[in-house]
Amino acid sequence: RSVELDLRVALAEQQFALAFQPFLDLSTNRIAGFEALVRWHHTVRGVVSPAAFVPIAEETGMIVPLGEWVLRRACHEAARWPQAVRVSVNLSPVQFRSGDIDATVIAALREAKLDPRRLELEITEGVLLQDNASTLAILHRLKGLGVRIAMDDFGTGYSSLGYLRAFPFDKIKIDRAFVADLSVRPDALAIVRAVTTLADSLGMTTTAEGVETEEQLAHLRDAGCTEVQGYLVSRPVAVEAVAPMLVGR
Ligand code: G
Ligand code: G
Ligand code: MN
Ligand code: NA
Repeated sequence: RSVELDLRVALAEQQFALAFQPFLDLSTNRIAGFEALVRWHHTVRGVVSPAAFVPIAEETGMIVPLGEWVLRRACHEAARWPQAVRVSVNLSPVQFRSGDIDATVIAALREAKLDPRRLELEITEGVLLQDNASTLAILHRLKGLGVRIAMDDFGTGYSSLGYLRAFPFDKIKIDRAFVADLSVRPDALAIVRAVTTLADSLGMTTTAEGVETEEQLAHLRDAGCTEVQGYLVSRPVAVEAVAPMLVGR
């Protein structure tokens, strides 16, 4: 059986689930939101990482219905959380090429009755590589609704600085490769400082990804990073674990 068919069946049979990983705001020490991360609970293979199936879902176009499912689920869950924190959803470049991603986002928000300001969309440079005019128009339309737009995995692609100028992102996510190197390579610290300074002057916030140690956290605080995300704060958790993390904080 083809993986495409497998994905199709998985979507129909509700084998997908969302995990949620918090962002910690360094100025308040409170959880500022959660990133929704899709998981495939395969009947035979167990939990399959998106790293293994998102590329195939992109090649086959299955990422369009799957991505729509993720958006709807994420908005639906967030609307029920005991605090009005943000929910971040990863969007694939393929979802932009499908043409009606903005309508899909608007429908998901409306259906969940979620304040658009609580939704953040994480996009990679790949989104801006394609047909700029229409992509930028879509991003501006979404931003006009109050939806936040974040640049994911910043620093891993090329021409990153040009992309920052092409669109007014609300936030830059500093790729975990730089965070991992913080304790071992002085140049990683220099890069993180440069990115936070740049973001600051462009009116954008920063989230450092993949923070695993107190030492990395100390460097990031010192560099003026807005938020951190990573195993040090919390691994991605099941949906039931979100509300308890928000209660009493
Ligand atoms: O959660 P995990 O580390 O397994 O994620 C691996 C990769 O899959 C990350 O790059 C992440 O951005 C991506 N990913 C996770 N969930 C989604 C999703 O819902 N849509 C898309 N397009 N990518 C996702
Ligand atoms: O590309 P994106 O940033 O969306 O990827 C998110 C992925 O990063 C998730 O699959 C998650 O499992 C993984 N991740 C989250 N925190 C950490 C961390 O502290 N260390 C490492 N190595 N991976 C992490
Ligand atoms: Mn992401
Ligand atoms: Na990322």
